[in-house]
Amino acid sequence: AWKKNTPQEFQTKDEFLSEAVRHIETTLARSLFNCDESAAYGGTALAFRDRLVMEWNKTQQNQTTADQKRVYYLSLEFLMGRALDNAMLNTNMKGPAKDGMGELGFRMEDLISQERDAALGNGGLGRLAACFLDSMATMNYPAWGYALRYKYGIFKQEIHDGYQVEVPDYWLDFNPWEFARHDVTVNIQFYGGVRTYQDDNGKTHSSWEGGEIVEAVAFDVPIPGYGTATTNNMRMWSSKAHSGEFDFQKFNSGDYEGSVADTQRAETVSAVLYPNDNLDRGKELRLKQQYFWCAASLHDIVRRFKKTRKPWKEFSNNVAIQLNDTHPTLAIPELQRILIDIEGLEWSEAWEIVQNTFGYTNHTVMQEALEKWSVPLIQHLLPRHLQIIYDINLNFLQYVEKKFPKDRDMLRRVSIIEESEPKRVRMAFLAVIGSHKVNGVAELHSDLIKTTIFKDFVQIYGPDKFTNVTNGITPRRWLHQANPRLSELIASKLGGHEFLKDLTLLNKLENHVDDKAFRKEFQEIKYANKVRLAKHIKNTTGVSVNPAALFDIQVKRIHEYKRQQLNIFGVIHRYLAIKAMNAEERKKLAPRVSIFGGKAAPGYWMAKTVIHLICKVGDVVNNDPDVGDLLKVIFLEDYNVSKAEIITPASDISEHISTAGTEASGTSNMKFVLNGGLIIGTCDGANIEITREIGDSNIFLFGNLAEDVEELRHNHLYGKYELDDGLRKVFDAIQAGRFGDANQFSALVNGIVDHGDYYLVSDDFNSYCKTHDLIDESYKNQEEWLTKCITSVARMGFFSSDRCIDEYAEMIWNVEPVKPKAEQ
Ligand code: 26W
Repeated sequence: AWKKNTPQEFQTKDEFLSEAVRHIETTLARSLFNCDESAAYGGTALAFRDRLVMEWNKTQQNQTTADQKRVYYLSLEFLMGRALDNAMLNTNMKGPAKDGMGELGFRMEDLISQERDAALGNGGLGRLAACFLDSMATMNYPAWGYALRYKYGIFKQEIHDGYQVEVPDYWLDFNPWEFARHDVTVNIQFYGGVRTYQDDNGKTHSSWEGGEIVEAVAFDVPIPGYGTATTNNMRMWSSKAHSGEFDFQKFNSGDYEGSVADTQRAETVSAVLYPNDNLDRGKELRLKQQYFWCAASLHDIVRRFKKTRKPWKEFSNNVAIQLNDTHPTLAIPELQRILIDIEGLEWSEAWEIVQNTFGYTNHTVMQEALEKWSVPLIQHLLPRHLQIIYDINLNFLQYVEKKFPKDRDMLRRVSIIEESEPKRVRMAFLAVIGSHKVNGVAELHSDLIKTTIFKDFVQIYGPDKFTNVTNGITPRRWLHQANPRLSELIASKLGGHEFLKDLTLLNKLENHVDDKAFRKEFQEIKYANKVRLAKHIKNTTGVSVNPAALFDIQVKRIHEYKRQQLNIFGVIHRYLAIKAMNAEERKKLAPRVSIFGGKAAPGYWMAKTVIHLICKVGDVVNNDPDVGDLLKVIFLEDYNVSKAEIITPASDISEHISTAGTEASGTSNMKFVLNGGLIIGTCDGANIEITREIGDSNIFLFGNLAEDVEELRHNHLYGKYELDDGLRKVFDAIQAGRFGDANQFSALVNGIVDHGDYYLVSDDFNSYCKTHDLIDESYKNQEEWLTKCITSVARMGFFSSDRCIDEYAEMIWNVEPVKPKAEQ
């Protein structure tokens, strides 16, 4: 039920306008006569912020009184994107705001696009965390997100001459959505040493002493649920020099620069998001970030628990902490340290609390992404934590030894400490051992972790410790906000917007699949969305694309395992085919636009080479008069959340073509299908569940299966394979210099021809191209195509992040919603 007529709502445009104008004139100190789009955005945002703040305060109070178990979602990344449109839609007050600003001569879309993305994340993992916050608030779960307040989010990508250039993303200039809590601070300790001493009863204690202190300051962001008064909190920690640490000695003795340098060193901790996705580089500053944020968050959580005056054994009945991948794993030894060193609990009592509190989600099986911190580094930075990790390991190995006497190799394999040079701490093992549940993010992925990286742990703990929660996406942002016309069309057929809170209701759309008017409108909406993207392409790249062509889109981080190289080789293959056709044959071909977008990690040369190849192929193809509209190749600069909102609704086909077994889930696959696009994909990640839900006639699957990957890789290494013929021709064209200097692309080609083709591009190439031919055929029959799209949308109910959060709440967290006051 919608909260009606609460005093916090703007009932009319005038109510809204008076608030917005007041903010423009006072908070922003701007005169209405020179109010530009940025000021109008500011006034609108501040007016909405006031509404959120009122509900936010009430929610916090209400949740505290309810005294139920809370969830804390620890994630080093939150890819929130923009907040204004989301705030207007979730509070159902966009109408008055739009009309009000219209009166001042502004279009709401223009104001919305004034906002900078909050881009505190790399890709899938960070966006998932953002969708989860939306779902938890919408379903009234008492939940907090804990984040690191990077001064610089993921870099802005520019393309210069076909090369990626990284530009820093300083996003905090004007951020009306955060509230600095200068009174909520935590002192975070680094370095120093451990003192052991005996108390009067002869008991030994350890105490971490000395070193340096960096102060953590809280910044809070309200997270409004959709159609509910519940407004949760995301708390971000920012680092700052500890007041006692800013060296007044130096300052007064004239070493002004020296003292300022110290403060800058402290601020460095939360300065920048590491831009690597799926690659662990083991940098000290990154470890500092992780500890800084874990320690501040735990201190905050423990402080809140202590206010309830409950005994410690109640802790895990009051607190559930979810670890978003291994990045927050230090929270495990940190909670153990707080309980034994500071609160004086016995080891085993503390350890039980720790295990009952934490849950761990794994998001990748890529070896190079698994975090392993060097023992000397941890010893130096966190000496007491290293001792605790060793003690956890000792207890664990003793337990394993009892269960599997004689199996020495098992002990070596499962030890938290890898016996390498230097020794390293395997964070994923520590996370498994310190949690009560471990989950993967799609069925295949959850099965794979049980048979590969965590195989021994299934033996040790039994299979029930491991579970699956298939990812989901929030339909508020990814349907209602990104595709308002489709959302309204669906609402008109289903008799209201209930489906945005219960996405399974979409299944009722299947009753309308033959409804002529509905089909026409559905098709028109897709076309309009393509027109909008075509305009964006024209504005940003200068290339004109035909909106009637088939839009084929692959947008995601650039990574060899995601195989953008397979896609661009396929495009070259198509280009060569077009060149070889006569005019008659060309007439029969369905025009295509191949659209790419995504960032490469700054140090990932192969990924940057792929971007370069895409751009060079675009230069040639887009200017070849033989080709015309039949093929266009576009690289969209700076893919991010707000661009995804334009791109996702405009696809006919999107590509999710990772080597089978490598993509844990993928979530953009869900977004595209929910917006009436079809997908081409491998049997990987959530593509498998999508196929099960929408039916295998509505998806274009191709390629080898995960179970065959090992053998295929083996064949490559022992020469038992032949390079695919079509791919050979593509390589010939590249090597002949048809897309510029062939040397630029030699590593890319050699990786496949000479170095084992680890991602099996050659093995899947033929099946990939054939499937694209099938797509061409299928697209020619527009009626059949449309039926597939509509049917698929109707069957996507499963992929709401609301379903996901309910599963976590039930299987992992054991938490219940807290109804907002107005509804009680
Ligand atoms: C240590 C460097 C690092 C940074 C980020 C390693 C690993 C990561 C992430 C776990 C990578 C990531 O974003 N994984 C993605 O998580 C999504 C949400 O579950 C999945 O949908 C994607 O398949 C998975 O690649």
